[in-house]
Amino acid sequence: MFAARLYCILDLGYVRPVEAERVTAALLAGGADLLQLRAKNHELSLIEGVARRVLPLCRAAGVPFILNDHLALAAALGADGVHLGQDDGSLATARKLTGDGMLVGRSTHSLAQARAALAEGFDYIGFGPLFPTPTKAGRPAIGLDDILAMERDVGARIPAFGIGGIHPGNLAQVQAAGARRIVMVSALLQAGDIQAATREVASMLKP
Ligand code: TZP
Ligand code: MG
Repeated sequence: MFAARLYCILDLGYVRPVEAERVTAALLAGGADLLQLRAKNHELSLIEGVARRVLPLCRAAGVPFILNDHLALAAALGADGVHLGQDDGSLATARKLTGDGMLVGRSTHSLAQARAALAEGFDYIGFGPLFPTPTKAGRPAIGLDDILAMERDVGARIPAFGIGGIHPGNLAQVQAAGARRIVMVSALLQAGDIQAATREVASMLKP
């Protein structure tokens, strides 16, 4: 099981494409363990261009580069992984394109979905949104109550990342509820000093 604690997302809802390399470099220097490119409502050609610019930065840092949603592009780019939502198809379908060498992650929104993702064979999961978040507007928060059971049943077997509305001010509460790994998006991307904010969060997560 890979040891990642802090999963960062370069979300083009918050970052202009021209800023992609600068922001990625800051996240990596701050201690991101995984980096995902997430781009809702953007042209595939733009996503490919950004991916081709940030992938070498991740490689140089030894940090896996994960592409959200776009399975065929992820495989064509030689990304380290792809992230799939509940409506993005089965793992078996994804594996036809990724082979066994790429990480395939799944978004989950309940304990039942987390258990199902483990049973299906996903490499890691996201679990949330724990709190309401503008990054995924309209998706109801699931709260913290199921984190312990999820960590016991799923997180003990594959990396499981709490996600959604987590920021430096509530991270201790999320950890107290049982989470060991998290994704943080807007709180880092909107920080005045992204590298310093990432470093602070990473230092709270690492043993
Ligand atoms: N999936 C569940 S919540 C979420 C995603 C992509 C958004 C997390 O972003 P933030 O800004 O850290 O709440
Ligand atoms: Mg998706």
